[in-house]
Amino acid sequence: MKKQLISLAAAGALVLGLAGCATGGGAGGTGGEAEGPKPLDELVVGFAQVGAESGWRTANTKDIQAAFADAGIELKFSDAQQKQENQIKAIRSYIQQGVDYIAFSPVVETGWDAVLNEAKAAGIPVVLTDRAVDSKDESLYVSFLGSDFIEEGKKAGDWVLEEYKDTTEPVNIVQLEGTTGAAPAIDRAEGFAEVIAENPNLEVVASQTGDFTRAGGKQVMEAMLKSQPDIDLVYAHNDDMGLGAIEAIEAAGLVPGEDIKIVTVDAVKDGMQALADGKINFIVECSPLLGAQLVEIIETLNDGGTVEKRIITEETTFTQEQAVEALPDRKY
Ligand code: GYE
Repeated sequence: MKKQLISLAAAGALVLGLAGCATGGGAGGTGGEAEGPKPLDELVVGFAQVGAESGWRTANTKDIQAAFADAGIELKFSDAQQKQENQIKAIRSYIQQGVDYIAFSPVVETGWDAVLNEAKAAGIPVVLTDRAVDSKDESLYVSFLGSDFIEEGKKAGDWVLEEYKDTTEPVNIVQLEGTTGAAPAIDRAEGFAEVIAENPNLEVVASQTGDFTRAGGKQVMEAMLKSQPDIDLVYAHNDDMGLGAIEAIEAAGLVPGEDIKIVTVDAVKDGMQALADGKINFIVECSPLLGAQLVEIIETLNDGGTVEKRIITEETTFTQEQAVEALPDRKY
């Protein structure tokens, strides 16, 4: 049942992606293209994951591994523990092993040109999943599959703008940022800032990284509760940091969701439960279910086809009432 739903959604998204697709110019020019498609059970894909920092990441890893297992394609998997050097090492090792494709979720945006050029020189196409790189040379990757993080930040900002539209007093917002230099941290801050700028009463009085982890969110929130007298709202770049902030707020004798409102991004199960319980006020969804779409990209390239350079995941938002409704069917 679950599998079926995911692959239907993925197929829809990919068809949309392919509809706007420019022809020609598949990256890399693999030997496979000249020889025709390889049987799927002979394909080898190397995937360099960021780490296991959050509920989102765990769901993403599971989904990708399950999708490749279902497709009968071998997936080599590595966990970089949120360190760029580990990811680069993993990619180099995939190049050395001569895998057919490399996919990875870059922990930060910068610093990828050298290793991506090595993959290109080896004729191995690279697919970016989830996070972007800031490389000027777009020929270094075939496709970037994942969310529009600026849009997510804007959706969070829209809720805050609406919530405080009648206020005549300053609203003190603190921001728990994701990993410094990571695409979702940069973009979620940017989208949010752009929207809340419409109301001069809305002010981000403190902003610090919690590295996308629950422990990080808790620690930063504890410090902020001490240094910032009247916090009205927390904007956390993911659920896990928001959940850590809830612990800190409760430990300080305050009521999360009431004394201090909380807006987060992701909508993983624990986040949705806290939203349904009234401890979080609003969540912007970011889907970790990228596995089926990634498999489709690999299969399309293997067949000699081309894929859209940018495939954006479709996402929604959740209020507390919507979380109560959605929770029973939530898969991750
Ligand atoms: O929001 C966060 C995770 O890159 C979209 O990384 C992903 C983010 C996600 O650690 O929970």
